[in-house]
Amino acid sequence: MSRLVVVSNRVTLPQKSGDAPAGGLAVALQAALEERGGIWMGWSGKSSGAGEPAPLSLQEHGNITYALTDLTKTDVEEYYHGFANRVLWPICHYRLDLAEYGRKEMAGYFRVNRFFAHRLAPLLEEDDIIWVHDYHLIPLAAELRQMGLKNRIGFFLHIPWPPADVLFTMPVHEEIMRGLSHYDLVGFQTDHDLDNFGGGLVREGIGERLSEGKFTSYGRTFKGGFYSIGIETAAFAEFARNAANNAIVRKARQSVEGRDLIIGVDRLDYSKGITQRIDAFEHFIKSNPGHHNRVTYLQITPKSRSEVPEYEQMQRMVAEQAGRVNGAIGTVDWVPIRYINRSIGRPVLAGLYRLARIGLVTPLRDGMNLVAKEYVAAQDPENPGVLVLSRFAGAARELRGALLVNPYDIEGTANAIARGINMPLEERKERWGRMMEHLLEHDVTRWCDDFLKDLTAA
Ligand code: GDG
Repeated sequence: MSRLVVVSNRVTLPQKSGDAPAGGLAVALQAALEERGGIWMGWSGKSSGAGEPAPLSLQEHGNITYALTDLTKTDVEEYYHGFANRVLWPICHYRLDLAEYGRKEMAGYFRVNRFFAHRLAPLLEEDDIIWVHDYHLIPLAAELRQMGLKNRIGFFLHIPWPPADVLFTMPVHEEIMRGLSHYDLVGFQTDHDLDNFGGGLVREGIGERLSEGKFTSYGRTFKGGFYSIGIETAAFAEFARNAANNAIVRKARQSVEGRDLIIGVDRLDYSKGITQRIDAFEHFIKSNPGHHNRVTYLQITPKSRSEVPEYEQMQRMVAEQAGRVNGAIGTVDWVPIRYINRSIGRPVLAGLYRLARIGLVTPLRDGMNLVAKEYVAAQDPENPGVLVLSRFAGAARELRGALLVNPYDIEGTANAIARGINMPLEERKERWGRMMEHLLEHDVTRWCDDFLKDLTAA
């Protein structure tokens, strides 16, 4: 079996005993690497300041070599905060209004990809299979090919791929599209993303969709497919079952005693629709006076990308909004919204999902959304809660037992919350059973295997 080489912006190092357990994606990639032997390369998250980064730091753990590189301060600014997070992220989430193009940032993005390629190439063997992850590293294959590498290289995009009219507002869309054509397999989260990709190629006359999942563009033929990422369903369910004994979860249970818990869990990001969700909750409370003092909405929102001004601004906005709603509808003995602006441990999270009668997952646009899947996996089969899910999350293509909503439609989302709270046990069980069956079959290991099987055959 060929070695596997995974390249991603950030690398998850193996857990030390006592560490919080890693998320499903890291576990699945580590398992695939362990089985085949290989390398996981990425940015260390550290800056070398103005000076040239030190040579790669190599750490061996079992069968896996973790290869980490620092980046200069300018690289972090231009590649990561700049082009990746202020151009590609908003564009791929259909937020043209938030994209900030700058030639300097674009150049930095391509420069860092070249730098990654030069650091990776000496570690590679002829028949290594290379799997590149996410929007930070789209040009990596082109850079490796430029250096003469013939290895099989696959790419998986964790975020959505927008339609042509959105994508093509980006000045360097040609280079990005050309970059993708240097892979042997390009994987998206859903059929919609794949269609957007193929549609863009054809419409702009830069490529064609061939039969059997193949595409041709810029003189290269490659495969494209969709591989909806899953979670470690069985392990997460077990985890949630055991979390009932966790001291923090017990306290949380006592504090919501007699009320239905609604839970939202998202990185603080404009794509997650948090402000619309708070509006919907407020609307639900105002239009359902019978539920006054009968529900608690817990929103867990760890900070992310605080260096980007839009994120800092959002942080203030959400906190103010939650405060305003609490002030307007709360009473001396009822705080309707509990807003936590930091990360909480994974075991506690699993226990809270299980306590919650409603999982409120309403992104405006999301590649997949693993929170939706974790919420389902964590439920008690005898008394499952209801998932209220945005139709614009990739997960909506699979989780048909959810109450699907349009997150821009505040009244519609409020109605779905009401329907979820009032849903009879039989219907809850039936909807949950369908979703859980799907998630058990399509877990993250299956996702990883499917992608690697197709990449090997590509
Ligand atoms: C990208 C794409 C795609 C969140 N808060 C806490 C916490 N989390 C964990 C969740 C979940 C993960 O973070 C978030 O995953 P999502 O999928 O919901 O969203 P993104 O971070 O935007 O991920 C997305 C994903 O990549 C995978 O391909 O699904 O569409 O945007 O696992 O549980 N974990 C802990 N404490 C928290 O406070 N421990």
